[in-house]
Amino acid sequence: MGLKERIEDGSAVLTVVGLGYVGLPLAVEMAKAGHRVLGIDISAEKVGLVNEGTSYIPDVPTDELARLVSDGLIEATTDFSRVGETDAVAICVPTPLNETKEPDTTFMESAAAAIAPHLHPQMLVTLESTTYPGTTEEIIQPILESGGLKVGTDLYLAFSPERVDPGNPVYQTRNTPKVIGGVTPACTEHALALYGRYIDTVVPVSSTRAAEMTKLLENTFRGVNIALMNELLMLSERMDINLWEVIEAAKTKPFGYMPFYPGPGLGGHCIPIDPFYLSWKAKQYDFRTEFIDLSGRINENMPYYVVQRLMDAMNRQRKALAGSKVLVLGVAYKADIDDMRESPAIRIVELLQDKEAEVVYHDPYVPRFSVKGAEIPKVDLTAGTITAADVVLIITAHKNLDYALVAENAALVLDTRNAMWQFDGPKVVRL
Ligand code: SAJ
Repeated sequence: MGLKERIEDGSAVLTVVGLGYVGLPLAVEMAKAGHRVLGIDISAEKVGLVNEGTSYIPDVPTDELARLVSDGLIEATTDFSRVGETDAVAICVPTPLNETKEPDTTFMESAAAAIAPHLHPQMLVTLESTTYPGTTEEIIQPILESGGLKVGTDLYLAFSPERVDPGNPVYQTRNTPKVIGGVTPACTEHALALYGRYIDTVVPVSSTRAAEMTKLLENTFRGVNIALMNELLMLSERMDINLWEVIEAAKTKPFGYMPFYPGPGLGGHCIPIDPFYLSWKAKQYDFRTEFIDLSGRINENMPYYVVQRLMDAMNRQRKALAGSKVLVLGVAYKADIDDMRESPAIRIVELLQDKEAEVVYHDPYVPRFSVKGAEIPKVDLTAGTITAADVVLIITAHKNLDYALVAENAALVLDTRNAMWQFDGPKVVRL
């Protein structure tokens, strides 16, 4: 029976390489559609947790994972050779930047190299990791074909960008439309058939490069627009205009406008990183992506701007930052989640410590937090800890924080998220 038939009758056995915030939810959706799924990860700890039915991804309920594992639909292993037992592989590994802000494709390359020797004819491989246009065909395809199989006849290869928004209460893996572009029409067809088994909406595009570019467009759009808000924030402050109020007013326009907000900088595994995958590749075409480069400079400057505004606010109270106690409120990279990756709080605390401030933090989602290898003391949010601080610096506006308590007890607040919009007064300074 051919691959297409095995996909359509649910007998196709599927592999997910990389059991992180993308791969584990994907494996669960595949299994919920009735497919047996083999999860492969280099982390024996993750493999162990999956095999005991314990989820370490907030978007994957442990009881759901445990049921699928006990039903024999999900199994995890560190043994890449076992991919040969399966019919299709989704590669969901990280695509970070290196120290010089260039794409680090080593995770994708090593995943492809690890499965290549074990691929057999009539398998489908899809790459989900966010990357620059050309990666699938220039890097992954040669590795997969190194064993003699040919993409388009023996093997099917496609790119389908992950669109996971950690903690999103509305959109999860199943109900987020999935863009799919294959190396050949047959590759696209097989990928559409497979993803269509467990994702509500599949969106074919003409090539892997179009699919790769789709994801970068989505996130570059966000990064550039956030940078625009950050630039307008700095201008508005000089013009004594409350940009937060202006954004709320602009939002009343029912068409042709989409709100973004200024902030202390960009965190996360996508927005601060993805645009630089595109600007890096553009250079090979003698093209300078000026919008992206400028937006990067503006966004990267925001932690420095926050510290400058903090010193200005303290100066108005005749206080020096050096020797003062700063209570940092919210350190995760965005509200209501526990993820610290690339959080602007890291850079901001580094800068505060460089200026000899004493920093403590409170974040209900983040149990511990280190900067340059040193743990930052965590405090509860109480009248005592607030009054003990010379200033409260709100970096991440978790909904469950008690902003009224802060307003009652803080000597000074610098609010980088307009979280305290209800509490006007000289003590509350908005970024
Ligand atoms: N941020 C701002 N101002 C904004 C929006 C975000 O400063 O107006 C900051 C956040 O605080 C955070 C960073 O930017 O530090 C990124 O925030 P994000 O809302 O873009 O959240 P992410 O990084 O989780 O982005 C994910 C992305 N999902 C995928 O890449 C699959 C992105 O495409 C989603 O649009 C985004 O979630 C979302 O909409 O929540």
